[in-house]
Amino acid sequence: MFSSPFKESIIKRAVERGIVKINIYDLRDFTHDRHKITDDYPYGGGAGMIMKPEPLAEAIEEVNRESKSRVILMTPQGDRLTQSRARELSQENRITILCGRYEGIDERIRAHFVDDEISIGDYILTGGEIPAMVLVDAIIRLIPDVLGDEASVEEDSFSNNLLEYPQYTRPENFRGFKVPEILLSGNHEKIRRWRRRESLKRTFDRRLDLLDKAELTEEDKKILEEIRAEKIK
Ligand code: 9D3
Repeated sequence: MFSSPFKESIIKRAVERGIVKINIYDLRDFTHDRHKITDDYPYGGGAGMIMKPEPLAEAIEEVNRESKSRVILMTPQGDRLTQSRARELSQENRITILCGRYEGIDERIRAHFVDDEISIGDYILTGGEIPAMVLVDAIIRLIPDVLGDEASVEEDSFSNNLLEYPQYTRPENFRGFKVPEILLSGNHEKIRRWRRRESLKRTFDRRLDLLDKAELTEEDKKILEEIRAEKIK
């Protein structure tokens, strides 16, 4: 399940260049019974199965035998993953990510072996594996030298809390839908202002929550007043 997403170009290149190393472990390798059982019934009854503590503890201990690393549990009950959390985790030398199947893991693992609990959003998935891949992807692209210059990290949405402006490429006329005239003008100052306005307009229309967090210049505030005025009339 993990191998093909990590063979995707950017992550693959980072691994090949030795900037990152990804190790994948199978919990069943940390069981001692013939059937390699990793789950059991919940004490107190109820539906679903719980991941047994021993294989999780032994896996964490084995993986962190030579040097400790932050242990992150992917769980619907975790802190919501944000760009700033990804940025913070990208500073760590090494992290261990646990992803659960079944209804959850034994509480004693969460309490005594886990440092951080992370969710990728308020919707229910079938397991923590895809969230773990999302986290890995979000972190790896922030590690210095992983991205080329072509995709500047600093200019990203969520770094500045504004949504991106609309982008166009050739042809100039696609099925009668034209590229905005200003982008063909060659007037770089006008283009810069148009893009800023479009970013602000989009964020105002779609993500007022982000706009509250954005650092706005006096020019931005003036543009936003104009956008508000246009909406009212
Ligand atoms: C019956 C209660 N369910 C919790 C809402 C149990 C449950 C459902 C699905 C427990 C785990 C899962 C699998 N999901 C994850 O492990 C998971 C997840 C997710 O489902 N959404 C967003 N982020 C994450 S991080 C791990």
